[in-house]
Amino acid sequence: MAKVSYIFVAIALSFSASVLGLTKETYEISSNAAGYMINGQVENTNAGLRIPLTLNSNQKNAATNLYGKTIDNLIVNVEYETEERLHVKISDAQNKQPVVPNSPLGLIRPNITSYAFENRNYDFEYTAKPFGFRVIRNSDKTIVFDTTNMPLVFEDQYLELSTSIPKDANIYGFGEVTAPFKRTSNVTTIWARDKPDPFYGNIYGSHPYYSEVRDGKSHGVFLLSSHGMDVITVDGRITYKVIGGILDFYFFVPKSGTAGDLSIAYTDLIGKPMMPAHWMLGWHHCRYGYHDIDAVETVVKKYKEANIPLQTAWIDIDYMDQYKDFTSDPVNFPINRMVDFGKTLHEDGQSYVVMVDPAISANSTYEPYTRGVDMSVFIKNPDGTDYIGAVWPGYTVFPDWWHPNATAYWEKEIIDWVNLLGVDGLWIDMNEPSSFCLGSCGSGKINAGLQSQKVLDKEHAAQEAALNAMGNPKGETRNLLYPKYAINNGAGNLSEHTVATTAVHYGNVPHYDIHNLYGYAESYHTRNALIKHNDSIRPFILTRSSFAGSGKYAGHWTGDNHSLWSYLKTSIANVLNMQMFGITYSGSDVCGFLENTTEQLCTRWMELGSFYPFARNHNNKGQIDQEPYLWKSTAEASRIALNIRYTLLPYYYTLFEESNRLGTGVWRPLFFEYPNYEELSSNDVQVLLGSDILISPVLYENATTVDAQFPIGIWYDWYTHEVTVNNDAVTKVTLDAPLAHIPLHIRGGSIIPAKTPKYTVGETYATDYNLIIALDNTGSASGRLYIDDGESLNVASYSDINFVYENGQLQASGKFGYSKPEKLSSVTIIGEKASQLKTATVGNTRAKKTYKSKHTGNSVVFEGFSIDLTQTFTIKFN
Ligand SMILES: *[C@@H]1O[C@H](CO)[C@@H](O)[C@H](O)[C@H]1NC(C)=O
Ligand SMILES: *[C@@H]1O[C@H](CO)[C@@H](O)[C@H](O)[C@H]1NC(C)=O
Ligand SMILES: *[C@@H]1O[C@H](CO)[C@@H](O)[C@H](O)[C@H]1NC(C)=O
Ligand SMILES: *[C@@H]1O[C@H](CO)[C@@H](O)[C@H](O)[C@H]1NC(C)=O
Ligand SMILES: *[C@@H]1O[C@H](CO)[C@@H](O)[C@H](O)[C@H]1NC(C)=O
Ligand SMILES: *[C@@H]1O[C@H](CO)[C@@H](O)[C@H](O)[C@H]1NC(C)=O
Ligand SMILES: *[C@@H]1O[C@H](CO)[C@@H](O)[C@H](O)[C@H]1NC(C)=O
Ligand SMILES: *[C@@H]1O[C@H](CO)[C@@H](O)[C@H](O)[C@H]1NC(C)=O
Ligand SMILES: CC(=O)N[C@H]1CO[C@H](CO)[C@@H](O)[C@@H]1O
Repeated sequence: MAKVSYIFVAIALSFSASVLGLTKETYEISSNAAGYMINGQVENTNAGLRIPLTLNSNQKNAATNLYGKTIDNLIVNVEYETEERLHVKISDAQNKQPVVPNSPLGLIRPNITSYAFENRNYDFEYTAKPFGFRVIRNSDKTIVFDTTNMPLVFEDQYLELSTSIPKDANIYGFGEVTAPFKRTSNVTTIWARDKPDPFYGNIYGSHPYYSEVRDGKSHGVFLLSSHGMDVITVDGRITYKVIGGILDFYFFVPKSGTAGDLSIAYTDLIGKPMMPAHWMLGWHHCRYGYHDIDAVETVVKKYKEANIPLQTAWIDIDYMDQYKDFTSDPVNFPINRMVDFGKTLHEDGQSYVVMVDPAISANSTYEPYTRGVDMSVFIKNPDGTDYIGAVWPGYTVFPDWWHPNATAYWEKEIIDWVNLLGVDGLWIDMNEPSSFCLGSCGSGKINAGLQSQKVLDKEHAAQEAALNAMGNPKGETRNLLYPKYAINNGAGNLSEHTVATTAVHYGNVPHYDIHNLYGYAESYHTRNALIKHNDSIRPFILTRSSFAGSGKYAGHWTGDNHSLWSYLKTSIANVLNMQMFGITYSGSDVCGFLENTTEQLCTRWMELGSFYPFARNHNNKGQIDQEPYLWKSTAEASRIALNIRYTLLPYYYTLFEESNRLGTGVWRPLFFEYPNYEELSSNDVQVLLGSDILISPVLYENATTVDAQFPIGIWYDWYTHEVTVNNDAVTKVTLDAPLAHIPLHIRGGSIIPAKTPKYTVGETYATDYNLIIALDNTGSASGRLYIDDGESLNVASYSDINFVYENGQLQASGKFGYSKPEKLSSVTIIGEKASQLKTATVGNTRAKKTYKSKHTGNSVVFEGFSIDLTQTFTIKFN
């Protein structure tokens, strides 16, 4: 969704704010702070340790009350939660500081019945005066986190803690941010904000998580906090500056030290990524600015004529009646046409998604509003009246996801709408939450209808005065609007362009304390509503705002990016970050959202975007058209790349199943898979799909070659099956990449399950399976295939098949539980030795049959099998 109308204002604001906010002090630590010391007995508890602290105020020149009220007495609870996860919670002794609420967070704080007193892969050490601590990885005694000799500040509205890190440390994470994957000297501000992807600025999501790769081993650190913060990463140090709450840290120190096991450990805490249905892995198309339903139908038709696979047609807010949720424009998107469109899509095996925003038009004849008022379910002003901001439909109220009526309210609205329209999923936008004015600018203005941004902007001074006059929620003494430590919020003051920090959620909780959770909570409620609507299929939700753990409810697109080469490039880092944050179903707007694309940019973006875990072309209103069939080169590149994606659907699906079960990434940085090769540490221009497919896209205008890095081993060209490299060190190769070509390589040693690509995902899945076996230097390979019905929320039967190829023999074993007949019809073997193979013999004891091969240079194809994937089997190749 666009913010076209207010972009100019927002840019001006973010400029002045960064001048105001990012001072030299931002980067520095509070060296003069008093700090804390142990005061009394350190106790052994059933979980670990309990360490009482008191302010270390008797030293010379000890500063207190730096940006708030210093809290004198703290408790450090050290809990050995698992052998690989340590919980260190530093809280005020009186438990007055607001903490991340459990509801509706799901399972983020798991109940632990027995703690890991033995076999821990970490040690916790502390110093008494001043208090500081270290987390040490046991396997190699590496100090992974070290706050000693760094100030600890604990005030009601300012918490500061730093860790030493090595020089030029390999730090990844903190976000959501548009920046290079490896984080260098910078400030990452975490405060959910509706803003089209400025480099280094705070944007939609909140993920106070990072991982570090040191000496080939990964560890991770998560600060469970919903408060605004600046995270400063400078050479040798990371510093957290948080404007409220407590310091609730989790450390993840996997024994293996692999990035994969780190992902597992992190998502054990925050929750595993959702499992997409088959259809969700197809190609999606959307645009803000399709004038009417005819325009959308035409797009679907033209995709088909161009033979570019389209699985899902989306409709942006264009369809709504005056931008009101759960309505359709009676003239341009009449409801019967909207319904018929969905029916036709379904008849053609295609899928249908529309947008829903959280903000509800404040209109007294609009039922979603009146029903919500009756249920008292909207966020309130400090005086108890409804808080009214402004979004697309004009003045709007905002559902309070923490209200006990929120579930019933949202369920009814969502279920009625989804039932009526017959959509397959929902796209939830503007949930930072975004608001186009400051404060409760619509108080007293119900039924005022659409407002232009110009009018809202003109009233800014009055809005500010009204907000200031409104004051604090009852009993609140903090400075919620203008905390003394001003994080580097790109929008300026905290309440700009969102719900005011003094607005009140159920239980008298100010928005200040849970702002960063709003999109997460909406995802939670929307998912539950969709499951209530149909509890037999996997719900589809794409959310813009996210928090740690959102991946269990929704996928994510990286927001309103630009049709610029720099954004094509950075989309890789954006998606890799989301993989690390446990939101594996993610991707960027292909061909770019804001600004006009060009044929060449769109062609290159379709090539890369065809391989995003979530793959969708999306454009803004007012930009030139960018449907992939519009240009010859773009259409050709799209057909080629999407055919490969659809060929790889079983491979994607198997990766997603692993991600859903374990938490591993679908897209992976090269360095995470090959962490002993430091020269890969900054590579965010290539990506591994799983472990086995290396994607090396063109990211620069007019380039027709790619300077690619290849990890160790044999890598085969996807298209020719030739060996591109066979090395025992990282090798640089310049690859040819003419306009419609994206270089792809298969890792020697892998077995990749595949299908024959058809127009829709369903048709593709109806074809037999094929295997691509790419041999390593010993002539071996292995791989995995996961099969279920592709849509059930609770999977009744599945197969999980392991393939091993050794000494000329393919062995399939594992679990064969999926009841529907699935067949394997061809096997391609790639490798020097493969070309000598002539026959294939199937079976162990009986029903032997021999197949003739088809040679293609460095590979051989055996076709015509009809092997049931319902039991173990072997194929012997000679
Ligand atoms: C954890 O335990 C508490 C108290 O026993 C209980 O109320 C809560 O429901 C449990 N949570 C989970 C996720 O099991
Ligand atoms: C972040 O790093 C980039 C690249 O070094 C630099 O251009 C930018 O100014 C930095 N931003 C901040 C806020 O330090
Ligand atoms: C929930 O909604 C009902 C009306 O359906 C209302 O009577 C009740 O007060 C609401 N609950 C709260 C906590 O506001
Ligand atoms: C209020 O909603 C009704 C029904 O959806 C609509 O007809 C009317 O135009 C809206 N009024 C304003 C001022 O937006
Ligand atoms: C922030 O709010 C203060 C107090 O209302 C105001 O003086 C200041 O101009 C605002 N800053 C920005 C960048 O809007
Ligand atoms: C739920 O989805 C399944 C599979 O698409 C469908 O057969 C069933 O009718 C749906 N149930 C409802 C209540 O919509
Ligand atoms: C995009 O193209 C349209 C149509 O040619 C033009 O009116 C508009 O100014 C262009 N926008 C930008 C940002 O260049
Ligand atoms: C790409 O080529 C076009 C046409 O020759 C030229 O106008 C443009 O400046 C080139 N872009 C770059 C980044 O070199
Ligand atoms: C690299 C780039 O073009 N960044 C731009 C992204 O968009 C913001 C506005 O939203 C600009 O300020 C940045 O310059």
